[in-house]
Amino acid sequence: MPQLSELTAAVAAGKRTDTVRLTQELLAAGSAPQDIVEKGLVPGMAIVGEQFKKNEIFVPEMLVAARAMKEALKLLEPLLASAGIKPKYTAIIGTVQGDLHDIGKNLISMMWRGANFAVIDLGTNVSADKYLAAAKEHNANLVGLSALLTTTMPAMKDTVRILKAAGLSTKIMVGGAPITQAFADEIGADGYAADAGTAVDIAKKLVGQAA
Ligand code: B1M
Repeated sequence: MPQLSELTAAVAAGKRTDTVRLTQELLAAGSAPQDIVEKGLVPGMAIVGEQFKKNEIFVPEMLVAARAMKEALKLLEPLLASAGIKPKYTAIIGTVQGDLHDIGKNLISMMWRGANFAVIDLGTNVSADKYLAAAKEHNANLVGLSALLTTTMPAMKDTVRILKAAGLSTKIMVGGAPITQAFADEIGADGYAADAGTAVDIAKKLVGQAA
């Protein structure tokens, strides 16, 4: 039977075929699907996040690793669902109104999934009302707003204001190329991350999960 650490290494290296094969072998040998996710796949994506933060790898390597994890999750998700096992935390993510850039947002979404968050991706050009409706519908622990244009920073500010005014317990995290910690503080967001690796650490912190 393979070790979970072999699976972790395969994901971190973005080896899709090995990741799927090892997942199948672990399942066949009786490993619990939840252990495969939490002790095999998630630590692999954590390694990727750390390497990305340190500029040891770049967007393409990260995408390859995320795709390897996604393939393995396709095998595991039906088993987890039938056992009634769901991720503990739910996050909503989207790019703010007026903004169509989605590459960074998609990366954050993948990394959050890699950290075992349930992620509802609202896409791009998302109005404040849509974020609010989704946060209520899914009882979200976290809402993530991405903006790439200086001209859509006001939409981010409005969205934070509207979400805060609704009095939800949901935490709000912001990011994107023109966004800074100072801007996040100014608009009252609960967290800011400059990159996808840090976005996982901050998300865990905001929902109260030890990083
Ligand atoms: Co656009 N664009 N673009 N564009 N585009 C920029 C952003 C720009 C800086 C280019 C430039 O002029 N040098 C400029 C903005 C200038 C400004 O606002 N000051 C610009 C412009 C002007 C425009 C248009 C207005 C151009 C036009 O039509 N005249 C137009 C706007 C359309 C619209 O949105 N309404 C436009 C359109 C496009 C394309 C459609 C062609 C395409 C987008 C394709 C897509 O996303 N599907 C595009 C692209 C690709 C870019 C650049 C080249 C690359 C953006 C990108 O994907 N980066 C960009 C220039 C640049 O950044 N070098 C540019 C890679 C990605 C991984 O990084 O998104 O920053 P990024 O995400 C990072 C972090 O920011 C962070 O983590 C990610 C990973 O580390 N992060 C978060 C992101 N979201 C986060 C959320 C978090 C936390 C962290 O928490 C929730």
